[in-house]
Amino acid sequence: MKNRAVAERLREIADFLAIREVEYKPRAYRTAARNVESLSEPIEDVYDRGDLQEIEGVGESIAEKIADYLDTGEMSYYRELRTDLPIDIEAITSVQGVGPKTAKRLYLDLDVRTLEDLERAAEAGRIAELDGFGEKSQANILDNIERAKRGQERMLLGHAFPIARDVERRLDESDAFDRVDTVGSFRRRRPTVGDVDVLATATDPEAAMETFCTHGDVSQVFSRGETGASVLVGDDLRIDLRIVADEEYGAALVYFTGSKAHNIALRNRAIDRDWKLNEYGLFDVGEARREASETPRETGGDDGQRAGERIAGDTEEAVYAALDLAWIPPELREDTGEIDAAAANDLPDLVATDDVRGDLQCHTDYSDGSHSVREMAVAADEHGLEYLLVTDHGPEAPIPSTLDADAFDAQRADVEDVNADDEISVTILQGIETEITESGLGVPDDWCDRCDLVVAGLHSRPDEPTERVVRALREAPVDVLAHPTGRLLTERDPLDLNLDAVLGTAAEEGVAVEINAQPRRLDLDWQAVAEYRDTADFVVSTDAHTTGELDFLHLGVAQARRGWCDASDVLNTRSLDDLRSAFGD
Ligand code: DGT
Ligand code: CA
Ligand code: CA
Ligand code: ZN
Repeated sequence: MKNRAVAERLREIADFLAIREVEYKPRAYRTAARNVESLSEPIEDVYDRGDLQEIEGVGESIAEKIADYLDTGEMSYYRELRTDLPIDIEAITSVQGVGPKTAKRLYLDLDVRTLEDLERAAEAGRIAELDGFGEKSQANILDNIERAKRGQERMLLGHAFPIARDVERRLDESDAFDRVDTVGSFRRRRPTVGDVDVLATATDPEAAMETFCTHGDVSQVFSRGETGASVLVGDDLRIDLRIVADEEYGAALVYFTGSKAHNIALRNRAIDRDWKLNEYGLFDVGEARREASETPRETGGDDGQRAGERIAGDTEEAVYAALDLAWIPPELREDTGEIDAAAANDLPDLVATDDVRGDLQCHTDYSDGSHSVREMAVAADEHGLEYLLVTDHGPEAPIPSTLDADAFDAQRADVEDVNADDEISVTILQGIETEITESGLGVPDDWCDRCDLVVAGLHSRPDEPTERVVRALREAPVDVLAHPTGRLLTERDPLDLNLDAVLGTAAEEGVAVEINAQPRRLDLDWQAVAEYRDTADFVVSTDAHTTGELDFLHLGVAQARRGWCDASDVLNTRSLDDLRSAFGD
């Protein structure tokens, strides 16, 4: 599956074209990249069918470049551009605050070609000496390099998702494998993952290893043994496979799902019972020890790892049940109270993706989305949504394309048109994503009156974000606070917000707090969701900019689950009528 690799190349081309100050094309390449990345199938399959140009934003010229990449492993157009300007544009622009044009300057003035060059130049104080830079921007660059380097060690859950699913499907379809599950942080749905761990049983372990290690997407094999292997898939995702015995599968699922802290807490619970819990099973070692003190006893191999009488191990449920615990959903396994709750049979009935009836943030081609209102509606129908709020960017958002008054009216007409169409069952609502500005909101009051719901957020980084947000929530007709902390995972820290004040005000003012499902955001963070679940009303929204991105919903729901939310904590699990009354209209 090369979707991500292709998308990355297209983005690099966009950067190179932006450096050359080519008009329009950079945006076209970025749009194409976004649509390729949000495809629900491997781009190789689309290519094989001859359908590349069916992808939104992919015309003849970009299709040729994609074909070139899939045929040869590289885009010659990209190579040409890079020969002209031999810099690692992707790595350098991954540093927040360093755009394509800055990258070019740094190359011409300081010969910066790689992230390491950039770091050295900043450390040597040479960036501060450049015109238009200073000590402060140099210090920022250094901070952000650190973050970019750390970011390279972990992948966004949403980026790992299609790749991991593809591997899982492939192994599942192979005769050599029997059971296959993703485990580790991926199964727990942490916002970022260090690697993807896969657990399996195999009818033919040798063939299973061969299948896993020799697939075309595997770019490197780090290690390969009889029951385990570790490989690199694509450029940057490490996948660990472990094959275990059937009767040990449940114990291995528990162990390799983690988290480590959860495992330790479980193990201590076993020890309290004079038992032992490890990846092979749950064993009564008290018995073994008592017998061993009478007659010397064979404890088996594995340094006694399987010693004692096996109490449980074939299923997860059995392992938890033996420890007097209800089965714990993987998203909760962080040792933040889930074990006590499971012991008291008091685990929340977590919200599920299927519970969500509507999506309350998406963009169309009226602003920076790729698809029309109608196309988004058709896609929402395919996702079984009951309602979809379109929220294009209003004026004063610091992005290139926003709605003006005429576009706002034209979009209203589109919405009415789609809603009048019997072929489409989803109800489209017209909203707006408005900037929270110094004086309130970035849109005229009468727009807010005409919107079904008003979504407001910060896309800039003001010095006093708490005051600004709190004032807007108090004084302006906001319904949903979008991506509250403004964080971009692995790229940008959250705003320095007083969450007590912001979420407290939101609760007082009846403003719902968004859990944004975009892979880079997943904002509000799950820990804050858990902390404020009792005060705040949440919504989970995809913020889709393409039809494909409506798929992101489950990523946001997973974060709500990590925050212990049940369906009643998430307003868009309600029917449209109930949603309207929740928002007071
Ligand atoms: P990651 O990959 O950094 O996103 O996080 P995880 O949680 O997937 O960690 P990973 O891949 O190192 O290991 C997978 C699971 O294996 C982990 O969640 C718990 C288990 N595990 C690994 N090392 C240890 C350990 O030293 N002790 C215990 N109790 N469990 C461990
Ligand atoms: Ca892992
Ligand atoms: Ca691992
Ligand atoms: Zn936004």
